[in-house]
Amino acid sequence: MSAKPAKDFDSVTVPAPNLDYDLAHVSLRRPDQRGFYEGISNAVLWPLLHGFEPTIQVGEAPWSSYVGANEEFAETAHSMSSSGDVFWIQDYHLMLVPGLLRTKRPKARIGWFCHIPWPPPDTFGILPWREEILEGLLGADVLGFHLPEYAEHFRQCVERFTAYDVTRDEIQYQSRKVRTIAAPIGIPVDELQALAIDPDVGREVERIRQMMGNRQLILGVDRLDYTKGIPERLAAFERLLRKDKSARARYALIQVMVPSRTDVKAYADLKEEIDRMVGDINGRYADTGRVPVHYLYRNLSQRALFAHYRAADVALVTPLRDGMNLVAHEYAAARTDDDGVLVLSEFAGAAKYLKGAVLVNPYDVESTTSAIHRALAMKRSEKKKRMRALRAEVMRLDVHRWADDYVKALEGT
Ligand code: GDG
Repeated sequence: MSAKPAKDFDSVTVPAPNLDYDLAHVSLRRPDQRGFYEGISNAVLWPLLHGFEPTIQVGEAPWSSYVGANEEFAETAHSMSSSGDVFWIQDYHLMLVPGLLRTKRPKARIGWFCHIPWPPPDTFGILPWREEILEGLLGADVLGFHLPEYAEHFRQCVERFTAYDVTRDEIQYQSRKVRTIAAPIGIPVDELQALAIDPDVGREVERIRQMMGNRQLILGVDRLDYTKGIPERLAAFERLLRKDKSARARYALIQVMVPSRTDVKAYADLKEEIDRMVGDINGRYADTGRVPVHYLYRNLSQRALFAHYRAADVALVTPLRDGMNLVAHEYAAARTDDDGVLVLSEFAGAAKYLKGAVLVNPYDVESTTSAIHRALAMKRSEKKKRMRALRAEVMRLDVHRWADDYVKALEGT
């Protein structure tokens, strides 16, 4: 699609001009909007499905807003569709929509995809609405997850909390079979590689390198989120500066952090913690004219982002838990020169696929520091070998392939 729907980051005009598909506006009352998005999706489901404590009391959470919003989405999808259409619902915000749509269109082919992890039954079972959620999802024909282990956890939840029969990768739900599949997402590789070698990006790479002096560059790019392991990463970099006196003259960390969910207290608290850590590190290790941590708290243009990927000797992608993590894919796509090292958390879904990365346990600060050190000192031949393996895998996981395969799986039902 050649469409350019977003006017600004995070906003879209409806109806949108120049689109070759239709966008519908789903109207929610303001209290429902907050309850659905912040109260349930961001404060309960997001942390819990990542295996973290919910950030509000689960029993007090505004579940009726989540139900109401899902009903609105299902009704809008129904009213815009006709009987032969295929539905593909995205993510944990809309887990009741498959079941709601099924009652309106009993013969429709319905898919749902989970962009984040799915936890084992002991964690998922904390939710007071666990049966309702599972019933909602089982309205679909195909349920997709990034990893086989997330799909396995989902089937274990169905076994534990419902009476339906579960076989190797299917659930017998009333008269229908519901398939669970591992469908790892990717990125639009060709488009992003073309961006990476754009001459404007090349000029920006030179500018970044010059500005940073002769230091080797380490890059972190994340939405501000407690799942992304940013304080742990800063602690590992601080340790590198503390242990090696020459490090401050040789290395710099650029941390791009995109504002997110600024209305949720846990996010505001995390922002304060990160601000303080960056201030402490820079206060302690900066010299006049040379700062160790360059901290960009804003959204960069994609062009600028790709210039940073190409300028970085090492990318640090160290989430505490992540469904997949596309920054890891993008870094490899940007490195058409086969240079650069990806240091990747073993708790990112991407670690199960991207074999050329240096894997770390982000909770283990000391070993993360060693991994950064190893990446910075890696021989050209090893870097090249690893980056080639990474890039081959990122190409295999292309997002267009992901979408085609998913739709084929749905059409085959
Ligand atoms: C969820 C799951 C799963 C970041 N900074 C800038 C910017 N970004 C873009 C990156 C990347 C995207 O944001 C982040 O994607 P991730 O996959 O890393 O993480 P989530 O947003 O948490 O996404 C995740 C994903 O869904 C897909 O299924 O991989 O596990 O949590 O594309 O490029 N983009 C621009 N400027 C920035 O400063 N333009």
